[in-house]
Amino acid sequence: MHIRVINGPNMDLLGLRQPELYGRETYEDLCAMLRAEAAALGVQVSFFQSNHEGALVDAIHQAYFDHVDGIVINPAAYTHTSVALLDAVKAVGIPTVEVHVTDPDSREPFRRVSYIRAACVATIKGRGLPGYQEAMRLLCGK
Ligand code: DHK
Repeated sequence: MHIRVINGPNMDLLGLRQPELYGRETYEDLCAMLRAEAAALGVQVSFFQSNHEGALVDAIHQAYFDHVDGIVINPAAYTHTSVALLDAVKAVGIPTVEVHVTDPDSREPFRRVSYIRAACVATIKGRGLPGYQEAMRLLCGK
């Protein structure tokens, strides 16, 4: 089983961006944590991060061509704006879990809309970085 973890804009600045909301751990810390989780689950994991919507669409397509079995995606701000990401997940038909570090529903009203949610098997929000581990376990049926 191969899981791809895709992160959207500003997630490369984890640790620096609003640490009171997103914590002090970096994007590299997140990847290390998820590599360890993958080893414990006995699955392969790979990562992609971009600040560009089209690059994220391409990454979802690439997951199909790479025979990825499950996607964990935090589209970050594009959650609330991107029909293109919703369509990409629908197009590839790969089981996908939406993750948010914070709980967008308890923040500004404009964060309450998630376009991608309609194409996802589950949403995990407000659990901090461990939410990504939870998403991986869910995709593995554990
Ligand atoms: C990350 C972002 O960058 C925001 O734009 C979302 C999400 C919330 C998160 O909680 O991981 O609104």
